[in-house]
Amino acid sequence: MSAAAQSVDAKPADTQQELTDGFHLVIDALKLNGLTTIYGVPGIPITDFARMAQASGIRVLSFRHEQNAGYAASIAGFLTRKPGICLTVSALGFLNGLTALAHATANCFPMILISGSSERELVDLQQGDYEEMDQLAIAKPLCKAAFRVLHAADIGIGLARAIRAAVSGRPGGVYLDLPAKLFGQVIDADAGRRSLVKVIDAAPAQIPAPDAVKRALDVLRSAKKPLIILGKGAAYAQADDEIRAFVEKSGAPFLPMSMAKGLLPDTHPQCAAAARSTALKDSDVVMLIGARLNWLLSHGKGKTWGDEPKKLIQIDIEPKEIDSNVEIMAPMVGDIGSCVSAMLGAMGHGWQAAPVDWMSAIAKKREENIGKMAPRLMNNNSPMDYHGALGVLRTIVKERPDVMLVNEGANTLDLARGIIDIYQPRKRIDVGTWGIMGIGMGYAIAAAIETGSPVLCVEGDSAFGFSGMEIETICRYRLPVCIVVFNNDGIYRGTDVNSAGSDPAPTVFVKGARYDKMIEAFGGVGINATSPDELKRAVNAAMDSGKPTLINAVLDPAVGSESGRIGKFNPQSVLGKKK
Ligand code: OXT
Ligand code: ADP
Ligand code: MG
Repeated sequence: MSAAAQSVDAKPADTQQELTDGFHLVIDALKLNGLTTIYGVPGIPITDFARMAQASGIRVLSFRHEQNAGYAASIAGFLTRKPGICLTVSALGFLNGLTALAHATANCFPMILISGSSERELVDLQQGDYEEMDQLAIAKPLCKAAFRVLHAADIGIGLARAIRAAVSGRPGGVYLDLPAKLFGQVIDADAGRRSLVKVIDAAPAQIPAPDAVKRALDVLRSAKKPLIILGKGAAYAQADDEIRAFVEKSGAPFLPMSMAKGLLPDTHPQCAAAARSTALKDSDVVMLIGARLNWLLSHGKGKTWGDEPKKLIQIDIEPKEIDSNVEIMAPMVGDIGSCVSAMLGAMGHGWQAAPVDWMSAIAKKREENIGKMAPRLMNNNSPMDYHGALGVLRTIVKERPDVMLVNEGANTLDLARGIIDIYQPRKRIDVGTWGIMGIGMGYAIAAAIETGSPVLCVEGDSAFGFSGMEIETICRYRLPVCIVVFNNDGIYRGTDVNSAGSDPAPTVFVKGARYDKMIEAFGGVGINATSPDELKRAVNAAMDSGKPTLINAVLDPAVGSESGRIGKFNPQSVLGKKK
């Protein structure tokens, strides 16, 4: 037992002593560090904690499933640069939240999963406590750091460690294990106050070495066909003005990864999003800013990257990221704000813009692709196809650039990413590094809470199903969220048939399902839209009213390709599909 806890026992019973306990210390520690929103699901042993946190002024968002609360916390971390807090009960509640903690770590989002847990003595002897589970051991391999607090006097330090671990260097998920008994531990209030830690400079600037800046600029200057790739690390960095100034000064085309769209508007003359293949294949110098050379960038090699050897420059806060897939000629390790500012400073006046022929090659391809797509976006087919439906959503986002766009699915994701232009930083949030379904409603809730902006969720019907029950949460908190379910009756499409029996094929759902009816059960607005015109009216009405709305967008079940644009990742049986 800690010294502070012992001192309480040492005092005579009749002296007036102000006391505090684990419940209050966790709340005070969170508030002291500006962490005033909790996403979670209450239950033993954290029900009272959730009530007390709410009573103390912390915003407590109570979900229907911990995974969704966890995804909310993870994206809150991305949007705010403060760790998003998820609160779960022990054992299965913890495991439900763990998916999101792993997701936060994989995506480099700062998040803290705080979970109640069973008593150490019983867990370690495996004596069958209520919801017994060695949570700390299970969490460790799936997060950046994991801590357990056993004494009330250590709560302040425990939370400080968790915060610093989550946001410093490469951000990630942190697990904080709080056994049930800790909450009730009583200590002297003054000692408790003194034990709290306000974390100073939690994510210190990491200034790049001057040599690294010079090397990077020398390589960039040598380019005949430069390309800048902006990743979600650049969006996270919140160095928006510096990034824009740097890209514009460089004169190079830029390619935004999905969640980096909007750092500079997709309509910017240097944007190469609509000329992606050409930009990747034909460039000679590529500068990565907060983007990893993972599967989303074909690991920096192969057909996508063309035959010419390329010189790569990479800015990342994580030294181990450099050379992870291919050689990086000019690594710049530091935080993006500092790195980009240093480069801007060192570029001086008269930086030579990218060669005109390169810029026109990109522009030509871009205009070609945009031109090809344009007529398809204007169709008013009923039932809808993706292009007709996305064409109207594209116009709505153009007219309302403040909207937070949440996007998941396969075709629904891949086509929306290309079609819906984004105009402001951190306005598009999606399936991220692992391409997971289920982020939808959690992200929507956190986006509404953290930004105050209206939220538009563009969801495949399968994708929506992973978190659909949270529409009750959206209605309960009256959040300005409009969900559009792209209903093509299934995963990728709704036309597969089972040739061997009467069960439905594995990828199809109930035909003609009415997702709009679901939200009506909770007092939200449900609309069935069968044409782009109807869809447009319904989304605009939802945006104007701010009322929770679910629009069942009826798509032709035959539209959609297997796995959207990543069908190549599907292994195929060489022996054929039937035995
Ligand atoms: O340059 P070229 O000529 O090549 O052209 C490119 C661009 O230049 C051009 N372009 C444009 N043209 C004109 N105008 C504009 N504005 C424009 N912008 C771009 O378009 C092309 C393509 O551009 P893009 O997309 O940038 O390029 P590309 O080559 O595709 O990019 C490569 C990638 C890898 C970067 C990109 O494809 C990407 O980011 N992909 C992410 C894919 C992803 O993460 N997918 C999700 C996972 S799929 C699968 O796993 C699913 N599951 C299984 C499952 C999952 N995921 N999770 C869990 C927990 N359980 C199970 C399931 C269940 S998806 C799924 C559900 C699917 O069903 P739904 O009903 O939900 O959805 P539907 O499919 O709609 O039915
Ligand atoms: P995308 O999926 O958009 O390509 P990734 O998630 O693969 O982006 O990459 C993000 C990268 O950004 C990670 O390698 C991470 O270390 C890095 N990063 C995150 N925040 C910062 C920051 N503030 N400064 C520098 N690098 C950062
Ligand atoms: Mg579908």
